[in-house]
Amino acid sequence: MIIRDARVIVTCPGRNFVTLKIETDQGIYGIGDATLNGRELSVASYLTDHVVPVLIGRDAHRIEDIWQYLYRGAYWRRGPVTMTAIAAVDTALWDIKGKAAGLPLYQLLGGRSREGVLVYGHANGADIEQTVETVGRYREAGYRAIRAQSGVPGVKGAYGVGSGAGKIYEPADTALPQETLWSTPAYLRHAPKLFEAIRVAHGEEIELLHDVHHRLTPIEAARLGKALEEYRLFWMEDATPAENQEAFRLIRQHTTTPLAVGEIFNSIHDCRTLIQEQLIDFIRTTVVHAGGITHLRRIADLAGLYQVRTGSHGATDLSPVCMGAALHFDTWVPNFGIQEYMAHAPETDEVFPHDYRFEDGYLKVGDTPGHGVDIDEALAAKYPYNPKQLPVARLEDGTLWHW
Ligand code: CS2
Ligand code: MG
Repeated sequence: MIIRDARVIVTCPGRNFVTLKIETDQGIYGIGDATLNGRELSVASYLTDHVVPVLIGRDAHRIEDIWQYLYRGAYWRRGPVTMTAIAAVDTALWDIKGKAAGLPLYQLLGGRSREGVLVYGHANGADIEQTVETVGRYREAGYRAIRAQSGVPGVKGAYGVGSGAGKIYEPADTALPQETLWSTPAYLRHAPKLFEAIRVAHGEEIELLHDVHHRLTPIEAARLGKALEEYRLFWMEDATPAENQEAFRLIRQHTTTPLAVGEIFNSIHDCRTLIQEQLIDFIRTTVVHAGGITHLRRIADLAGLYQVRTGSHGATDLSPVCMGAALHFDTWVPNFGIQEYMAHAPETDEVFPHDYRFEDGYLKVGDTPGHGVDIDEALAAKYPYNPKQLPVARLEDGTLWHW
């Protein structure tokens, strides 16, 4: 089955998405998500200018060989732009293989390991009271696991608290990055109070998660992990930046709060030390940013050896195409932990028709061949690209900080 054509579709139904569509000589096509939030056009160009020309004429069934060709063949390995582009090709080819076989993607990976994929939703609030209330709404909607974030007194624009009912809070309203404030002392005083209030209001059963968004030093992260132990988090996410993987040794020595990291990782090498030294409990690499199904499977298999479970990133800047592929992966992967799920805006769902559905705290994939997500190109064309940037954070004295 020969690749006859491939093209990139950039659209903004609620937020920006980049999608690769690969067509074969047998009339079967596949699609892959290529969205890198705030850097969308760099991946679009990487694909259009450098990848598409070398895809035409290749056998669409040779997923592994094409992956190696794009990874090794480029000479310049790894990095978010390269790995997102490779992921888009890989996802589209798995989609094609599934359609050609007449099988849903999870069947090609080894079949079903579970009936549904446990997901966590996002409960945000301007203050503790509001977050406690939002957690209640998620519980009523059937969620069994909920990530809780709240505004920090005196800290304007703290991570995870924004407009749009918590659905779109990352991109700034202008083309220039929004500048937010960060105060570690204020946050460290506040976070334990948030989880105390949630446990008092909602009891022990609900699983709670929290995202620190790379803001702390290792020793501060250790302190927070310790302070949160009594509230029994499912995980504390991105407690400190992990370019230096060894930093997690220090956190680990001090706390039994489970640790998750990896949404910005793009290769197995970014998490090798963390996994092999059992410094984390959950690896958050995802289909679109970590080289597609082919590479994510290698990461998960390595993690499985060390009882590290998966917990893929699933914010709304990852398109429904990534979500569909991720859910097939999650349905199969033996060492599954949890899947992040922020429902997309209705206009996004219309552009990307899909067969996955939320039921009683779980997402369930359908049996459509491939990954079960499509793109309505005519509708996508009605939503032109709208340049947006992720915010930046500064300390009170003006120092640029981690966002
Ligand atoms: C976050 C994301 O979902 C998460 O855990 O860290 O919202 C992240 O900030 C965005 O996906 C960045 O594009
Ligand atoms: Mg995160």
